[in-house]
Amino acid sequence: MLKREIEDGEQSLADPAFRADVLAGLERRPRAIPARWFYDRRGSELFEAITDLPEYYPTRTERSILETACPEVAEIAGAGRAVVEFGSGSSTKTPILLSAVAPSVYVPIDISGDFLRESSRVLAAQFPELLVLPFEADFMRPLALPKTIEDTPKLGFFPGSTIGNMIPLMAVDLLKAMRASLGIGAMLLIGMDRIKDPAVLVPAYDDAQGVTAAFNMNLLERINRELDADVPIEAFRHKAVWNDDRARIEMHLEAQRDAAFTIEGRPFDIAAGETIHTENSHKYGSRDARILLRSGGWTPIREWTDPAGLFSLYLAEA
Ligand code: AVI
Repeated sequence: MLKREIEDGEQSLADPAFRADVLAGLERRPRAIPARWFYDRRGSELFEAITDLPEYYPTRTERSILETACPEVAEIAGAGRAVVEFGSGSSTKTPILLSAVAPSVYVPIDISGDFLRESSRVLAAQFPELLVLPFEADFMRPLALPKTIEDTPKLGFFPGSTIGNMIPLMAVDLLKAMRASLGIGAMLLIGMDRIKDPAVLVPAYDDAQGVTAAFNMNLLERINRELDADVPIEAFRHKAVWNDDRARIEMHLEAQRDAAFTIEGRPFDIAAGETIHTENSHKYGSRDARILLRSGGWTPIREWTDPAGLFSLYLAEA
């Protein structure tokens, strides 16, 4: 459909950054495409489905930790803070924090404006006393938050172990940017998935129903949908591996046979067994997490975990 529109002389609707990342990522060795491109509409729906899978423990585990931790967070952080959530998406965890902390202002930050406006509407209806100030921005860089909350101390919220999708160097840069954005006297509540038995980790990223496989494969489908491309989808399979050296789950798309295709007129040849690296999900033990936080300019002051020690929530101060 899209290709037809392009052939009919319409401008391409594809994001130029997507095109550039796909072409550069497939030309380099090892081949890799950044995980941020998973999240088109279909990818976001599949991710929501992942969070309900029996094998995918992080979402429900973090939610249960938040139920216990948030009243304590409210006590430590004190009254009168503005809550600033990074990458708010359609988070179901936010109401747990907002109910406990009862802030006067909530600033959800997300790069996707549509998603942001929708989830802001839902939250504003749920918390009628709360001033919701949605902020459409890329939070990887320091941000100038709304002037109205300039003098209000902030409580940053970054759940979901999304920090784990960055290599440690990037994670440290992000933590520094958050510190700069949140300003003097800020606190940060952040979720991180812990290192555990690969027999638990791998199925969480390669579930029996194949939802994570569909999430990974959707990237190839998106390339065919949005770019002028003919990637033979059936030639690839989803692969999730635990990289113990780097303490991370890696997702790849592995060619099952030699495959030749073109994207935007450029030819690609991928040999059987070669992979396209699509995601890293780093896991952090308690000490690793504390070192990471300190490297990013934050002093950890409290850690909560679940009884099985699957996931941790950290409260840190600037
Ligand atoms: C968004 N992020 C924290 C998820 C994770 O667990 O790394 C993304 C994901 N990829 C496959 N399953 C879930």
